[in-house]
Amino acid sequence: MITAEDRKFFEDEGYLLIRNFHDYENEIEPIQRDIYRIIHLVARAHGLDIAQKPFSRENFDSGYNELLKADRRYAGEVYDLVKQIPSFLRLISNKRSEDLFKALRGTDHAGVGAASYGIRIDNPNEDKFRSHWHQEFLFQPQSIDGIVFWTPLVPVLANMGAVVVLPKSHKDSLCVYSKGTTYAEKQGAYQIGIHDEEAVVSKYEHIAPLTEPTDLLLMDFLTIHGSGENRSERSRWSVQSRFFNYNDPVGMKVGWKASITTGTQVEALFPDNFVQGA
Ligand SMILES: O=C(O)CCC(=O)C(=O)O
Repeated sequence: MITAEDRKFFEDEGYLLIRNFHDYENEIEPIQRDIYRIIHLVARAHGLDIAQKPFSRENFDSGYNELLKADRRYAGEVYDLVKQIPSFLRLISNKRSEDLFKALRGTDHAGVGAASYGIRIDNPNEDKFRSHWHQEFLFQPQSIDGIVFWTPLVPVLANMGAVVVLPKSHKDSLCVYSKGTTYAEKQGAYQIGIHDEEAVVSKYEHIAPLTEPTDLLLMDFLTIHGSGENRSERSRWSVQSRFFNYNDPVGMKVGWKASITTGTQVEALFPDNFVQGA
């Protein structure tokens, strides 16, 4: 399932890119086909006459841009609907992924955090919804040794804002966070950012691997990462899910909490890693 070398790389670097982990025809294309149909249905529901090209792997999101232009909320509906696609739910909880997680963490008991999964649609130049620098564990406190599983549904080119990963940052444990400073204009838990963010992220190398549908990017729950900037003409569609280890003592201590949605929850759960903003 995984070589000792890969496992060591993951442990040392805090991330691992596995090329061609998923099968395009059986695992990726069924998701794309349902996305294509959902775009059509959302347009129909709003009485929009959009010109969708015939389905192909390359243009499974045909018509989405028209929806986005017509009304941002229609694109939001697509975003909410696509995470209910059965083949997407099969992909994120497939046995090979579960076994991979168990092998990497040396555990026999894996979970998928409630509300820890979805399909991101990073639209060109929509910086407001970019995911800023963070470690997953702060927002998904299910186990400190959890792993993010990330797979694109489109080929990610350099100008599409690939996820930026800070190798080895997981070695420095959970950062100190503050609320209402750099990200004061954001909502709920998104107002929380790494305290003294610039100084912290500048300590590490930044890498942004370019990936293809079927590739799998794994990130340790303590690895600092964030969205790049999509300056292309195409939305960057990607699948995220997160596995956690039920046996982890830290997860047990914090009660394997579901996704955190407010700053107050973070403050209550991690008082030693939280300082008040200015
Ligand atoms: O896809 C992205 O831009 C960011 C993904 C991310 O931060 C995550 O899945 O935790």
